Order: sequence, then structure tokens, then C-alpha cells
Amino acid sequence: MCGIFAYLNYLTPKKREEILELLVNGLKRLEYRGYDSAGVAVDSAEAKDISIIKKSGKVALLAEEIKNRSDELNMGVTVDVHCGIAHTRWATHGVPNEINSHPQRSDLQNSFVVVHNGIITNYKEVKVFLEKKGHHFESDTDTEIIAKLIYHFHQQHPNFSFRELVEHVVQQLEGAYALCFKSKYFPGECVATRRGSPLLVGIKTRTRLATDHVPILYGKDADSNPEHRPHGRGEFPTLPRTGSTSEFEPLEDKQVEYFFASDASAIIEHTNRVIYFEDDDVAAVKNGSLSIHRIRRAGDDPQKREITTLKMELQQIMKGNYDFFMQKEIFEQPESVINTMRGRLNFENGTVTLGGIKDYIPEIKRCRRLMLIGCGTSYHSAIATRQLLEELTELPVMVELASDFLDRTTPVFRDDVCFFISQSGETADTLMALRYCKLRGALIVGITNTVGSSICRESHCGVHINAGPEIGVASTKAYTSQFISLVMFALVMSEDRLSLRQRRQEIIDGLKNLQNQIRDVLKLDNKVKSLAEDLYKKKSLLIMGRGYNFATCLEGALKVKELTYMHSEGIMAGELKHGPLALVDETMPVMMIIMRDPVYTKCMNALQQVTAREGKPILICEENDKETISYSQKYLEIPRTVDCLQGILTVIPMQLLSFHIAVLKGCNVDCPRNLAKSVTVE
Ligand code: UD2
Ligand code: GLU
Ligand code: MG
Repeated sequence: MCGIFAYLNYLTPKKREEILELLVNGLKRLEYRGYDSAGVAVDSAEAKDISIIKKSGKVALLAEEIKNRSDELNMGVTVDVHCGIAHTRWATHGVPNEINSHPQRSDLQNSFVVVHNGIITNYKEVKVFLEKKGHHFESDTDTEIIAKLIYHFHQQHPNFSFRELVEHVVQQLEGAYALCFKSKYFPGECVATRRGSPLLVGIKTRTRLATDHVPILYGKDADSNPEHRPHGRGEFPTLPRTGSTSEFEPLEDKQVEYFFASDASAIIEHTNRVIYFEDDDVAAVKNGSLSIHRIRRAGDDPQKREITTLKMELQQIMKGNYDFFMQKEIFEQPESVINTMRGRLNFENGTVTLGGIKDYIPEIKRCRRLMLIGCGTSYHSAIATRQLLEELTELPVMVELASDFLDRTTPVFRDDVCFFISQSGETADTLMALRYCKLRGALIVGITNTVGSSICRESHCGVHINAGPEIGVASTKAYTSQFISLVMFALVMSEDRLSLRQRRQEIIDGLKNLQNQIRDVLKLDNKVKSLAEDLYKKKSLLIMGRGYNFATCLEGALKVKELTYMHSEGIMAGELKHGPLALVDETMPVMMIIMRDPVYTKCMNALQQVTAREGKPILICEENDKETISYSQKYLEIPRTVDCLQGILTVIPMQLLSFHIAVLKGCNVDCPRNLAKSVTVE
């Protein structure tokens, strides 16, 4: 996450040279955060257009470039009103080069320009939409869609204010962002907004206000510091959750300067009067006045769920050539797993950085135990990675179902680290468990797919899995991304352990190959479909396995249950002789996962127990494993990866199988009966 800095002077004369210097200095204050390129946008010399100056590499290089172009930039001219925006970029989408640097623009005329911190997870779909409308893209960034989308809205609604345009744009964005916009159609105006990434504004007036010694604080920081609640003119009450506006008017002489930044360190040298924005605030400066409007997001107001037809059009694009979202999301996994690792895993030098928990790692290393808490699929991702976490952290790891954890009033202590895993970040049971642990002083870590969600907000730190929006009610790509996030966490925890070096390298290599291997597994689709044809009229399906693949049995059975309404059970193969074996006969459908990992021999024992009872299991086994295959007529061959990652590949045929059975049975794939995507009730 890198830096945003914007500067707006209103009736405060400044030389263009001073303005550019201010912008560059703002970026310099943000340099400590690390970045790979930088850029600014200011009014062009004649103030009719916008000039963009970008440079890959250090801010100093940008400063030099500005100097080289000083004639063209008319440095000596003084302007009374002006808005400039600046950015340091940490590339997530597209290599660090000038075209990919920010500001990104709407068109060759630079009608709208934008700087962005964060990741837009649905940028591909928006891009397809905009390309269909005739927009041409020049960069590889996710950010460029934002500049083009606002331009698109402006063409459609020429009477909209700048703020209204931005409000429409953010309704279409998924993911994380802090944004600052500038436009040649709205000279002297600036609009800024955020969701998930930090953003604040500093205000400097020439005439001191009576309350000037009190910094304006608002939002989270104001809540925690009631002493600093502002009073009186030009100050902000805490906004209600949605749909309201606060205004800041400077004093009579109207002179005012605004500094927008992603980090207070770029502002403090100018003013100590700052407002921290909260998610979904849209701040607009127009005629020198600042207004902050808390938008209603689609989810807040069911009446407004489809504010424009665009939302629906986008959904259609998202579904692409697939008939169902679930199917699309299964087939998206080669990309979604990469998005989870993007900017975090460096395959060249074998380092892993989880920006969201980096600062907490020393504390986590000192903890007494790790607790992983979730429901349904999220719980399975914890089961899937528990063994690796134990191995690489050498800490005791507890895996808990949120509801049961609360029922037991499980003892939790200050030196516990509790992970809360939830795709939506709103799962009520998980959220309650989070609050329970937080009250007891534990460190709270979120693993969520939804930026700005309750779990994300209420956790001390966490990891966004960045799988992109998951619309199918039955979770698929979120599972594999949760899995990978937890694996990356284990890698971070073991970074300085010499004895684990080889093991870590093997896992990192495995992660690198995952994308291609997932593609290979997806090629089994037709084979899985014909298995589904054999199974869909059956009453029950047992799925057996152990070790690293036990989680796949549980997750596979859950998928079958929720999508096909067929009874299905994930069975720990080691438990067979303690009961479940009684279920096995020649009519009972059984699947068995048997990979060449440390428990292979034990799995083969289970296989023999099953075939001895006339069972005819469908096998999920390793490619070219002739010996195992010889035990059954029906099998799916899966490419081999490191033992602890194998579950990512074995779960995919189970996702496909449940999907095909559901289609054959005529079930509603994307919205199974009795289920909701985000379970916000206990
Ligand atoms: C950040 C940016 C990402 C990209 C990347 C570049 C955000 C949200 N993410 O990703 O877009 O620019 O940097 O390096 O701007 N968090 C919680 N609870 C959770 C999940 C996250 O508190 O359940 C916090 C986390 O501690 C961090 C912030 O949210 O402060 C962002 O987390 P992240 O995983 O998106 O962070 P990172 O550095 O990978
Ligand atoms: N995702 C954006 C990009 O790659 C912004 C990255 C950032 O936060 O700097 O251009
Ligand atoms: Mg948080």
C-alpha cells in the first residue's frame, strides 16, 4: 500500500513552482513506506487541461523530470485556486513503469485523473464493460478502470457534480482503495474517498479559529479520543452510518488550503487540523468548502440495490461464458490463487511479506497458542492448514467452530493469538467469537475476503485474501485463497528458521506451480461430469481420507450437501474401523483420496478395508500412480505437489463434482435452498 498526496489551494495565491514543490515534498514524506514509481497531475500551463508527469523509480527522479519540463509547466506563474494530486506506487497490477504509474487518466485529453492506493478486485469485469463502450486502455493497472469509469458516467450524466460522479464510481468497485480525483471539467475541485485503505485531510486556514489549538479529529480516532471531539463552526460531528453530509466552511476571508494524504506524516508540517476519513466517506472540495458525505453502499439499502443498470450489466459480464457464478468461480481459481499471493510472495528470493500483519509478527511469535476460528468452509481451511502451522510455527494450534467455541465458553488469554476466518467478514458466529476473544485481551487476526467488513474492522490486524468477489453461495475460490493465506502466514512465521529452509523453499516452489496445476485439474471437468451422472440419483456419498487431505473430505461433503441436498459425509480414514466401515457395502457410493504423502500406506489400508466389504470407491490419486489406480475402475488423477498444498488440488474435483450433481438434479446452484451467502445471524 503506497502513498497519496494531494494539495488544493483556494484563494491562496501560490506560484506553480511552489505547488509542484509541495506535491513532491508530500511524496517524500511518504517515501519511507517503499514504492517503485511516482507521479503528479497539475493544471496545464494555460489551466485549460491537465498535465501529468510520471517517473518510475525514486521521487527524486520525478523532481528532476519536473525541473526538466519547467518551461512547459510555466513555473513562474501564480495561481489563486488550484488542485494537484500526487502518488507513489507499489505495483500490484502491471510492472513498475511510467504508463502504469499514477495518476491514471480517463482518455488522451486527461479529462479525469486519479491516484489510487489498494487493489480493485473486479477490475477485469469493469474493463470488459468499458471496452465494450469504446474505451481504450493503455496500462496494465487495475486503477485505470476508475479513471475511465468516471469519464463514462460524466458522458452519461453531464449534469452530475464531481462528487456525485465519484459516488457512482465507487458503487461499482470491489476491493480496497483510497482515491483522489482531479478533472479538467471541475477546475479547482478535488474529490477523495476510501474503503479499506487509509486517507485523511489536513485543513489550513489563514485566520486562526478560536478552536485552532484543538485538532479536528473525526472517525475512528475521534471515537477513541473524546477530548478531541470538535465543537463549533467548521467542525465535524461524527457522521451517522449512511447518507448524511457534513460541511466545513472556512472563515470570512475564504482563504483555505487542503492537504489530502494516505498518511498523517505528509500533513503535519502544514497543519495539525486533520480529519480522518472512514470507509465510504466521499470528501469533496468545491468553491473552497469541504463537504463529507457518507454514501449508502448498495448493501445498506435493499431499495437501492441496483442503483444503475450497470451493476446488472457488470454481473452479466462477470458470469462471462459460464451458466452459473459457482462454475465461473471454480474455473477462476488459477487466477484467484495468484491474486492472493500477488505483492506478497517473491518467488525470486523466497521472501513472503504479509503487509497486514507484518508489525505484529514479533508479538505473534511470543504467543502461547494459535487459535483458528471459523464456520463451514472457512473452518475447513483451518483444518487443512493446521498441520503445516504446527510444523512451521512449533506452536500449539487449536481449530474451532465459532458456534461451539462460544457454547463452551472456551478459556482465552492475553497471550493467545486468535484468527477469525470468514469470506464475507460478516459471519455472525465468527464475529461473536471475535468479540469474546477481544474482550479477553487476545490478539485478533482476521482472514477475510471483504475489505471494510466487520471482522476486518474489529480485528487488530489481518490478511485480505484478495480472491475477488465471490457470488455463488457455496464457497469455492475463497477456500483455496484462505488456504494459501494461512500457508503464507506459516511461511512468514518460519522465515528465520535455518532448519526449515529447505521445507520452506519446497513450499514456495509448490505455490509457484500451483496455477498451472490447477489448470490441469480443471481439465478433468468432463470426467468429473460423467462421475456425477453415475452418482446423482444416489442417496448418499462417503468421502474418505486422512492427513493433509482430510479437510478435502469435509469440504467435499459440505459442498455435496449444500448444493445437491444429498447426504454426504467426510470420514477420517483412520476412524473407519471405529464405526463408519459398517456403512460400506457394494451399493454405498464411496470416494477416497489417496495421495503419495506420509499417510499413503495408511490410506491404502483403508482402501483394502473398503474393497474387502465389496465397496467400489472412486479414487482421487496421483497422476500415473498405477499401483493405486489398479484398485478401482473409477479414478481421477491429480498432479502432485508438496504434501501440505495437495489439498488445494484435491478439493477442486470435489467442487466440480458437487456442481455437476446439483445441475443434474436441477438444484439452484448459485442459491441453494435454506442458505445465505453471508450468515449474519447466530
Ligand atoms: C495492502 C493494500 C493492497 C495493496 C498492497 C500493496 C489495502 C486494504 N490493501 O495490502 O491493496 O496496495 O498493500 O502492498 O489497502 N486487516 C484487518 N483485518 C482483516 C484483514 C485486514 O485488520 O481481516 C488490516 C490489515 O492489518 C492491514 C489492512 O487491513 O492493516 C490491509 O490488509 P491487507 O491484507 O490488504 O494488506 P496488504 O499490505 O497485503
Ligand atoms: N493496484 C494499483 C496498481 O497496481 C495501486 C497500487 C498501490 O497501492 O500503489 O497500480
Ligand atoms: Mg482491522
